[in-house]
Amino acid sequence: MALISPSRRLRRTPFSDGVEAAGVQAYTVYNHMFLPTMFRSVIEDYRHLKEAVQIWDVACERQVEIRGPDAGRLMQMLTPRDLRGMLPGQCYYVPIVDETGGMLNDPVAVKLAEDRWWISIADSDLLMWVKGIAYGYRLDVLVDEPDVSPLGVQGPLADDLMARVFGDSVRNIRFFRFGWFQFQGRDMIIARSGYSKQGGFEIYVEGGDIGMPLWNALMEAGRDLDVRAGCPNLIERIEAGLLSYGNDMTRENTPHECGLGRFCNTQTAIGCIGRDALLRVAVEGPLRQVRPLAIGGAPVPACDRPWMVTAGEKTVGRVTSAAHSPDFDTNVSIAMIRMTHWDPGTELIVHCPDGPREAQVQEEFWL
Ligand code: THG
Repeated sequence: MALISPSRRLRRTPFSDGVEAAGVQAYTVYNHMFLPTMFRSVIEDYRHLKEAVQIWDVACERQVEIRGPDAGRLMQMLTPRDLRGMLPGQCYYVPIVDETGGMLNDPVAVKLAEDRWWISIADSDLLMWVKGIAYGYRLDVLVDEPDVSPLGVQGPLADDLMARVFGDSVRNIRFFRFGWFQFQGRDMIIARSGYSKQGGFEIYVEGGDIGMPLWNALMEAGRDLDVRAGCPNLIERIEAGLLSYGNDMTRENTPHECGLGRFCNTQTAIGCIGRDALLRVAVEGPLRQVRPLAIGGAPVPACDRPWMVTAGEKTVGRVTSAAHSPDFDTNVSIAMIRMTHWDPGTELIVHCPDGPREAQVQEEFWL
């Protein structure tokens, strides 16, 4: 493949120097920013993620900051998840939908204070939607992209590594909670969260200048833990059923189709955009939904366009993410499957680029 030309539109991150020094081999582009996808090989990275600890440059998880007296009201307009019980210090995974109930993004909301929130976004230009809503409704808020870059620390040894740099109290952070910690005199938010099921943290690094000092300190402190640079791993995230916006869902999908109905409280999320549309969906139920699909045969190639799923003569869905799993000795995938064929055990045909293969709907994701 040809190279990608660097330019100002394709943003580097505060950690890019560290990522390059670690020998990154492939990137994708996410929120107009570099996101590493491979260091040694996807399989080696996968094995190491499950056994040790990795530092992830996930600065591309950009923050949309909402500040001001109407911040809470605006947040509740943006998501069908009921935010009334959410306290400062908590993170929520929140579907964001448009007026038709179509998915615009699936970020993590971070509540810093009643009047200050971050939305840690997936790959779509959510800032413009949020600014448009704030302006259109004349809300008393400021909406901006702050100089905040998440750094992931993921893997079974993440607690040990983080304790060495931030002190033992990081061990007490609960899942999807955050606390304030100091590094070289700078305040940082540290949450127990991240785009893997191996456990770990996300450090919201405020100020690009402190990025490389922190990166280097973590690498230094974890030498004997075999800490390495890593990145969200395709195989592991499919095994875990972690969805990728733009791949596994788009504006064409409702949260219910994405299996995110459990994060919607459409009845009680008063004032949320798309409420009427979602109330209809919630009553009728979705006609298609995300399912784990095991695909037979040799390791599949990259799924860079949807693969049709058929049963007999009928098209009944499409595969949107797929990879070969060494641990489960099968091709794991995420598919959107019609109701008539989504029951566990259903045998289907997936039309991969190299031909048709047998596949089976799974009871649940692998991790
Ligand atoms: N962390 C942060 N920001 C992010 C991501 C992240 N922004 C982009 C992208 N990832 C958003 N998408 C997701 C998808 C899944 C999860 C988080 C963000 C996730 N899901 C868990 C699950 O489904 O099991 C837990 C959800 C819950 O119980 O609340 O973690 O990774 N900062």
